[in-house]
Amino acid sequence: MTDARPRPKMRTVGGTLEAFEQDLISNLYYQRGTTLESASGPDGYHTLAVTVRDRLVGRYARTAAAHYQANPRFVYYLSAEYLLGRQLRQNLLYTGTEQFVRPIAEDLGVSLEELEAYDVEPGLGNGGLGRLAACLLDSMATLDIPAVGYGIRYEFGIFKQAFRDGAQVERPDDWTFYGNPWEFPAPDDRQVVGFYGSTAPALDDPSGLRRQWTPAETVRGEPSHMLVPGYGTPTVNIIRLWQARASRESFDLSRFGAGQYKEAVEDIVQAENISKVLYPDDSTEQGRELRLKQQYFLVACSLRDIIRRYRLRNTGWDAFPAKVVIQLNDTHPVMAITELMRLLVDEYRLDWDLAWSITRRTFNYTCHTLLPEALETWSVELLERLLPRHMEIIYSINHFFLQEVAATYPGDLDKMRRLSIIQEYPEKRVRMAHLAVVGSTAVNGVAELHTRLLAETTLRDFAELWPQKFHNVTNGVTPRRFVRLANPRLSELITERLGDEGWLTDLERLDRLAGAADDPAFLERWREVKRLNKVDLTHQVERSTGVVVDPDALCDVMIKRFHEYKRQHLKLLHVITLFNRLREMPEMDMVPRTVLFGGKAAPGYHAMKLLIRLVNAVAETVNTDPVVSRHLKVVLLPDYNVSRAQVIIPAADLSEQISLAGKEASGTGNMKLALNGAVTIGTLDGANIEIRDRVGAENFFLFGLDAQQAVDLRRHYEPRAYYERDPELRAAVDAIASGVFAKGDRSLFAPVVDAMLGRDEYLALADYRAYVECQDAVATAWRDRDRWTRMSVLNAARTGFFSSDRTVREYCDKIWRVDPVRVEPD
Ligand code: Z15
Repeated sequence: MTDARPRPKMRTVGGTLEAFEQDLISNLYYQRGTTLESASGPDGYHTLAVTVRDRLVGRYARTAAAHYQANPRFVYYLSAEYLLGRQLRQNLLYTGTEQFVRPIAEDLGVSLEELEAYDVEPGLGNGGLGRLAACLLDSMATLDIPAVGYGIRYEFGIFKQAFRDGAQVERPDDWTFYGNPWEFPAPDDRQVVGFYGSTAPALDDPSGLRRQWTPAETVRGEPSHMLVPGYGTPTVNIIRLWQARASRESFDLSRFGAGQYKEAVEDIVQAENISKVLYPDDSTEQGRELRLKQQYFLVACSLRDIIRRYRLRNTGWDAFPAKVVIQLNDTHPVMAITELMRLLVDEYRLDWDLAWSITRRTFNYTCHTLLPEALETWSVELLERLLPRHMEIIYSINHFFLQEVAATYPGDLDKMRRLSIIQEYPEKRVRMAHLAVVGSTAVNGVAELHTRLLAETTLRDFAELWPQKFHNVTNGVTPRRFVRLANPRLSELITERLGDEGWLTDLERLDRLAGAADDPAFLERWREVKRLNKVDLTHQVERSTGVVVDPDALCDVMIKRFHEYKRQHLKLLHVITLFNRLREMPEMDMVPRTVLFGGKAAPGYHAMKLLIRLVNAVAETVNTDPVVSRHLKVVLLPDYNVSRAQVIIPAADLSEQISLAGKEASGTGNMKLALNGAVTIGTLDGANIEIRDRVGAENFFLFGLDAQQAVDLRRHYEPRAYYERDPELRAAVDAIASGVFAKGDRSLFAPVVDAMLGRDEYLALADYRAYVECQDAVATAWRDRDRWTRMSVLNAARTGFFSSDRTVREYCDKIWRVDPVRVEPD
């Protein structure tokens, strides 16, 4: 790093450029053990990462000190998944050091982009639920809320997706292979967790409610943490991730001595498998023993850590619920309720009623679904084996709960059966959502419709029993990552128009852009930003798929996990319809479109893996057709993840949110896309409804059945009738059946056709005609450039409500009742 050129003296919260440069050189030398002359790309990346990271450490230390001093109520967020996204750019932004890196990197002849290529995203989640957890942590830190996120440090995160002959192939995500500069191991805080074994009565307990568990197996949990900085504030919180390690006794010396090497390490392998890999199912459950072990491992380690932290400043148990609020992200960590009961009753010897009162006041539960297959249940047989004491505790909780029910509804056995934590038929299983509701103070859904449907259907009996327990907290997304970092061009334009960057922490200020929607010069600049973003995306599409797309075409995106209820197949029927129209009328004047899909299918979800093959097959056919490909391109971008989302979202013109009404709890991609000026085509589902209410019906393309109509139609539904009645639909389905997308092979995609004409579980055929007509209206609107841009601006201007800052404020007001703690500034 030479001083080749004079640079401006800059002093900001990030310190000075000179100090930053000094630290870089020193870290390169002492942390990486190398010099400027011989540094490799990874050396440069790691050095930059730790130099930026170190600027957050002082803030973290001051945050911890302020929290210690204030002894406030803490939010503990328990989640099996976190999708944090890449850290480098975020931390450059949050420390105010991005401005230093450019000139320094330039001097060294490297670009920030080159260095960023080494920044790996920790893929410790599947989809919306994991990304929501990351957005909420970002907002909690930004709002100075004392909070810790707890999760699992999976050695392998969500699989990497590639396509071979159009079919999804999965590769392991060895995300720490080159080391992870963002995390700090905290070996002193390790915990020990037990599994299996037996229980016996406690000697001095006449009630029989206190018992002693002797586990047959123990595993160590080793924590490391990553920093979670707030934006525009010195607060830095942490996320603590647990990794399973064999306890020291696991190594079998006698076997090793006898030459049985593999057997000697068997127990080690078994123990460390617990945090080996993320289960790649989003919204479906497999009921595997190892998965239950993961869940209990997370919960047991985290609760011990929470109690350790509580005891740093507090004594006795009375204040526990006043100092600790635990938010359960879906049912995955719900065993925490039974684990806290076990700790309080068996280990700390509180009596049952007091323990139960503390427990109920400590927990809250967020439900993220309405799909029956996503509601977790665990077989009693498995629980009795793996966690025998917890099963007993569940029986006791259920016993006392059902006494309460019986007192409220005397003689109503049916009600008891429906409310019970234990499902009896066809086999005995524990309903985790019921346990969550019974053991929590507050239960919330994630969008207005979702919360209403929860209370009317899935959790109806509970909502009737305890109406005051149920709340809605509509999801949100962080504008820092999904606008500022993902879309710097748009951010600059917004800041210029609004006068300052205040909108980044007060997103409803975007409404002041509404006036600009009538300013032709502003519309021109808005369009130009979108175009440049589309050029960037075009390059990425070409690099990863070889497909050349036109940045001036309407960019139509559907990015989300592949799932039947989300209806990627409905989108595909539309694409095939456009294909058929163009083949029939090659001269027709069709609006040029690029249809972009992104998303993974769970490896065991065969129907969706076949659909992925079909999307790729249709893409191949469309893109190589000399006539059709002039107007239409179809791309399934491989390995959709947070980093890819940050490139796609700023370039999108049209946001596809076409789930069957009543199935998508909220959706959060819908919010990210609208904030970046994409117009939504969607059903009245999840948060789409709230988006439409805000942007205005005239700036939203609505189609399809509503949730009630969908339920009604399902009762007497015949998909074939729709197929026979609608020639374009018939042509689209027939095209799939004919084998044109499979080199004449009629059998390959026959299961897709059979599913559509057989049961069509998610009513795609019923919504097809409305969808296609709505897409025709989209095309018409697109031709009027100013009309479209106006809609785009108004979508961004009116969706400030969907900031996760607002979501966190609502959690604070309605559920957590926590106050911010201010931290000494830099
Ligand atoms: C998941 O990503 C979601 C729900 C689940 O039950 C599971 Cl297991 C995973 C998603 C919802 O499908 C989506 O609608 C919602 O926006 C998101 O959680 C965050 O609440």
